[in-house]
Amino acid sequence: MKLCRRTYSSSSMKIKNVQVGPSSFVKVRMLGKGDVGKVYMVRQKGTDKLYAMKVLSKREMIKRNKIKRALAEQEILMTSNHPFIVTLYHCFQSQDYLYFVMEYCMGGEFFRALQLRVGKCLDEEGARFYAAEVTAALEYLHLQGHIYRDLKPENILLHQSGHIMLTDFDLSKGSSPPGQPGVVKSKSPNVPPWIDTKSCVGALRTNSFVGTEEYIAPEVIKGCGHTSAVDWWTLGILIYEMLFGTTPFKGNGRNETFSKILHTDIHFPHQPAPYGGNISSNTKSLIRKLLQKDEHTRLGSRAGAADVKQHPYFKHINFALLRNMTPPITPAVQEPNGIDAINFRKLQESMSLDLEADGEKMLQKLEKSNPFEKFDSLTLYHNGDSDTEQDEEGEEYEASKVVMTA
Ligand code: ISQ
Repeated sequence: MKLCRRTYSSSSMKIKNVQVGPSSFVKVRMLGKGDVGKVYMVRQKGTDKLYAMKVLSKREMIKRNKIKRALAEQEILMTSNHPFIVTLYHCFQSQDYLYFVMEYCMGGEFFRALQLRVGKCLDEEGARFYAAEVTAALEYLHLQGHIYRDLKPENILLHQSGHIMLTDFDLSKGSSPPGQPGVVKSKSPNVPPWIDTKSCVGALRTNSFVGTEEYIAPEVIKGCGHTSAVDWWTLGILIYEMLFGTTPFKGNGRNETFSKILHTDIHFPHQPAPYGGNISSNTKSLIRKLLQKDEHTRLGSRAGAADVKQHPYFKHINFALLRNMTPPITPAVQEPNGIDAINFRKLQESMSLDLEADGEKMLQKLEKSNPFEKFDSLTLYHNGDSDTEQDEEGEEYEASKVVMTA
């Protein structure tokens, strides 16, 4: 199969019916684990191509009321076409699982790469580079009507080139079952989408669904609805953490952290950052403006990403040329074929997933009341990609639809 690189200019997307299933891939190792699924490094059979395959358990999703989130994640991944957002190549389902086959980011978690730095931080130029790439990705998501909500170093992956890739969109666009937040997509291009979090507070108290507590914006804690401005808050926390190796409102425990987020002013450490000298006034100014507790006065709340990009902090950044810049961290090239997976947690595989066996079940009919019927089984490609694909023998073939739902 020939998969071409995306470009900024190819914004539209074509969708082909799915050409692969679980048995088209061989599991290489586990990369990550969540409450409803796992992410594996897989290799497509008959090729040396590596992918990240996210496998979500339908049973767990039903139990934990996470079906709409999975569908929302699929929608975001399917409609996104951006160099800093992980590419979804295929998605399909079997009787028991949903599958997302995504670009494998060989550089691993940005979080891990950060941990390995002196003082767990970057110099100003390094932080600015990643801040710029994240800003570009957030701008794209907001223009698409999505709020990311879960920006943190763990959700930023490093592509082999060293450029970032945002992943994990299951919080990005809430649905609105009772007691959970819902994104309201604005009909006007000037009004950002907002999420009704009024009913979030209970969930937040029991066990948060709104991401890492040190990154949570004040309006999310208050549970009075929030807009895309939450993403500019989290960008402020991220820049601070990249520079100082810690987050600004970290407390002893969740309550203290929340209290600091709500009431304590931002403070910059007196000692110089490990990477030489004091942090510039432009940098502090940007962080202060992003970490405005009132979302209405926060940078980005008026004109979105344009506000942020125009701040003097980014004066020397050419956003259109970010992809041509040399990233500050270049992931070590791994042999053979990148399967060693640096910067990923060491995970013990507890229950092995039998892709082969699951593939056999794939065409079995699902029950009539299938809550996953809206999960499309597709192979995606983008304008500018090759229209036809080639099998290993070099023969061209047309995609044929595999029907997997009842
Ligand atoms: C891509 N590469 C490595 C890990 C991943 C985890 C989740 C989504 C995509 C990924």
